[in-house]
Amino acid sequence: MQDVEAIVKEALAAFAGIDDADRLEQAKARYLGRSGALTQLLKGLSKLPAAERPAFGSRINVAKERLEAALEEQRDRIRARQLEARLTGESLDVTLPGRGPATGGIHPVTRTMERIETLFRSMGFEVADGPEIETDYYNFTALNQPENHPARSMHDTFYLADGKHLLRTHTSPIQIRYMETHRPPIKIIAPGRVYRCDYDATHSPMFHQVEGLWIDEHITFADLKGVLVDFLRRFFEREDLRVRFRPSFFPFTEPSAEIDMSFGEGWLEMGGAGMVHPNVLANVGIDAEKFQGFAFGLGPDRLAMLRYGVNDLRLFFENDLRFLKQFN
Ligand code: 2NL
Repeated sequence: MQDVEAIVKEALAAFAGIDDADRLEQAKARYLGRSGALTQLLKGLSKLPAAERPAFGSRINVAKERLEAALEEQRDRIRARQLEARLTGESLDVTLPGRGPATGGIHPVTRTMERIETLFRSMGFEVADGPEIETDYYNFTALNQPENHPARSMHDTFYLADGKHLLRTHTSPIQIRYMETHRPPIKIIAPGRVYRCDYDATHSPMFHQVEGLWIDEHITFADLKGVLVDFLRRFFEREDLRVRFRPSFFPFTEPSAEIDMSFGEGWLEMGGAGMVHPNVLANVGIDAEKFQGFAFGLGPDRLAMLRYGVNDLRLFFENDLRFLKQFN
């Protein structure tokens, strides 16, 4: 049978090495439980001579009290350690700055469209709108585009499966629709998305266009030059910017011109323009003997590339945030 002091020493060492509440209670049972080491000693008390019993009994009781006290201390230690672990695990740094809402930004092409609209509005133009899915009539026929014109081919134009509709290839249909429902004076721009079967560094199957139209009794090519030169100089904030009109051909204007602007040593093509063809006016019921005017078409994607120094058009439409974030 073990000696009291040896049991106490062993029990104290066992308790001190335990950091789990359940295992501590199991250890307690091994020493103080019904069949625990100290309890066994107490049961042997009756075998001792009567004179030795009180002293031995009290030694066992003192030992029990020491173990109970040590257990209580170890329970406190385990509880404190658990609390500490929980507090570090759940710690909240209230001084950290908030993440804030993720803010969106305006796409560079949208910014450019808005800038174009603002400048033309300041010159008295209204902004008109219309459908992106059009009929052959509004996209081609009304614009004096002959039946066999190459632009009408499946190779250049997206046709819908119904055989009746197509994706507009320019924003001219907006102006045709506007002229059907309004009488001169007409002074509008028609900005929007347009579609063509084309894809490389300078062509996207979806791109943007801004067309303009001014019809009244005495509108001339001189007014066209004035409006476009003024617009380009204000858009690029360059008073010394030069604009050149190069003879060209469009079915819907006569005469027609390509619009070039000075760029460093050379010239850049910015769009096309001309006096609205009398056949187009006749198609919308406007008397070409009484009214005349000009129309033009500009590429806002091109204007945005030049203004922001972007060399690949496709970047605008891939919507990679690393690219788009640079403009906000
Ligand atoms: C270009 C050329 C142009 C027009 C668009 C037009 C519209 C009507 C009547 C007559 Cl309703 N013309 N639009 C005229 C000339 C040129 O665009 O290179 N655009 C980027």
